[in-house]
Amino acid sequence: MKIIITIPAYNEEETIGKVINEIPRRIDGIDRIEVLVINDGSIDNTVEVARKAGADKIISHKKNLGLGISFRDGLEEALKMGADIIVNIDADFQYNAKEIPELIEPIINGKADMVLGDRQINTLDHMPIGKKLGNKLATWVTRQVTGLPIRDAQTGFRAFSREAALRMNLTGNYTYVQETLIQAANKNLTVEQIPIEFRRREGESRLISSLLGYAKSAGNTIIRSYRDYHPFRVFTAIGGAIILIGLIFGFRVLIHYFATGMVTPYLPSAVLATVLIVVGLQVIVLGLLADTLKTQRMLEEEILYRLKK
Ligand SMILES: Nc1nc2c(ncn2[C@@H]2O[C@H](COP(=O)(O)OP(=O)(O)O)[C@@H](O)[C@H]2O)c(=O)[nH]1
Ligand SMILES: [Mg+2]
Repeated sequence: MKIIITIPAYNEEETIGKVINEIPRRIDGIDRIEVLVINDGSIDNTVEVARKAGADKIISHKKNLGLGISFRDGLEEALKMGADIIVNIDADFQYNAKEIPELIEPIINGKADMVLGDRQINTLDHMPIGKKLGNKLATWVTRQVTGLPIRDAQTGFRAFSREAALRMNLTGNYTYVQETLIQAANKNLTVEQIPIEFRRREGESRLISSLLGYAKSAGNTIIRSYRDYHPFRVFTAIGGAIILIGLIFGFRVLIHYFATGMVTPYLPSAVLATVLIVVGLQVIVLGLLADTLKTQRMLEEEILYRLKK
């Protein structure tokens, strides 16, 4: 059994060495543990520090492409390296790598395909209140979208079975955290969660400069990914809402019509209602088309899975 530890890093020379040094190099039942660093165009000494600390492999982007892309490249490379289990840990020393054995245990025991390290946000004194609320909101949204009882969707400390990694087809550039969970839910993978330690960050967040910016980018990925897996639901909701507005306008015209036998002075409302209802119906028909695309996508994902396997 082989574990690959992936570490996405962007200008983390201060901490990446400590992270690598903390990784246990022997775990019961595991034959090989290798460290893979994904350097996302760092302009500091991240690469040299990681190499000195004992990283087995470092892949580098020529420029900064984003955490989502880096994570995706890491998964792909780890699969190529023959990983049976992939553990992701951040390069900022906020997670405790000594907890890796507990993190992978549910996968080794065959109980889970994916394990999340739950940072237990509520108990953290060092996380600012704004970030706590943002985390809770994003976790809540992810819970609604996945139907899974997730406690911390934004954690960067997580483990994937080879099977789970093969099933991921990620598209988000900015972050992977929610998208991996949405895909796990839709591919019926089993997600386990264990409580973990989460330290104070030394230095600034590389990922989140503003909570609003984060909400925009992460929200975008969540919405797109939900749409891709439940297109008919999304299109019927939009079409239904448009029809409903049309009916409200139309209702007023009808009442007047039955009372007086005339549409005037409500002709504009009558036209608007008709247009809205027709457009709403068209949106629902588009949903049928999108649903066909989803079937197509599922077939394509199956092909990709078999190709990667
Ligand atoms: N590859 C890559 N990694 C990034 C980028 N931004 C942040 N990271 C890494 O992603 C991890 C989490 O970022 P961090 O700044 O700690 O985010 P926070 O803990 O959510 O505030 C760290 O290992 C960072 O080095 C990026 O643009 N590209
Ligand atoms: Mg961090």
